[in-house]
Amino acid sequence: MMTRSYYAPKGGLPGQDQLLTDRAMFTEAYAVIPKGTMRDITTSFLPFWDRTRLWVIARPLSGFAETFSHYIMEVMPGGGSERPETDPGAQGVLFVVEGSLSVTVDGEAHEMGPGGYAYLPPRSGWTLRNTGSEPVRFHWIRKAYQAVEGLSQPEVIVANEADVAPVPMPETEGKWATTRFVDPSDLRHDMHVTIVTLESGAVLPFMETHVMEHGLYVLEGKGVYRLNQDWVEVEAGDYMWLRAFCPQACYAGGPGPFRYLLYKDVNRHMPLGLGRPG
Ligand code: UGY
Ligand code: MN
Repeated sequence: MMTRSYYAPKGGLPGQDQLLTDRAMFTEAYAVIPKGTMRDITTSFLPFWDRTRLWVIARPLSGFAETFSHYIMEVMPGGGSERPETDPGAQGVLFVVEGSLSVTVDGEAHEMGPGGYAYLPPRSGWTLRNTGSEPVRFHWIRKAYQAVEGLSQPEVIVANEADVAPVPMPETEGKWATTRFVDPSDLRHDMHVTIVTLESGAVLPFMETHVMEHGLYVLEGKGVYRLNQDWVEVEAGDYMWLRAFCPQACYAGGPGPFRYLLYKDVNRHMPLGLGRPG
């Protein structure tokens, strides 16, 4: 079986001898939040979570993410929450990068380790505990679920990347593949969180320009990403937010694979709200 590596930030604070030039950027079309920015002083806390801190790397904000928030959670042994989600309309995806935890939902406890993925629909009443002896670090992506009359809410999904075969992109001999945890034809879902794997030297072969917004966390390797009019070098631990329609392409830089966790909003009509009464 292939061994995957998943980058996980640890915090700390750099010494006073550091040079300050880094790749952090916040533009109208995209943001780059490099791994070096995830330090102790950039953490937050949440109500009803114990022995836990987090980095918020995306949130709904004018000129930034519109459809989702993205946290990197760090929960110490024994920590967790009996009331993790306080928004009844929020669905969530968890993706574990280090350590182990137990998620209980629908009366069933699921042990999750690195590569573990969970989809948690709104009001599912899930709880979470670090059952290991080391800190657990995981991504938590939240989106307000857009219900549609005639479509039911999706069920809970718990999986591990190791058990899901990546789907190769056409004409790439598998050098560009996507690991999907949700069937793309299941229109109950209004967000996809997938893992994109590009082998060394593979490319995203055109300037994708699409209505879907992206959050993109590099799990492994390095590459050069085209974001709007700029080429940016990125590596494991870096985060990018891409506004809807931000032109994007990339080269995988080797020597190993370039892999990232990708958020994308999908499968819903465009609200025609602007200028409309009521
Ligand atoms: O599906 C996607 O939009 C994907 N190919 N985009 C990306 O990896 N930046
Ligand atoms: Mn894209």
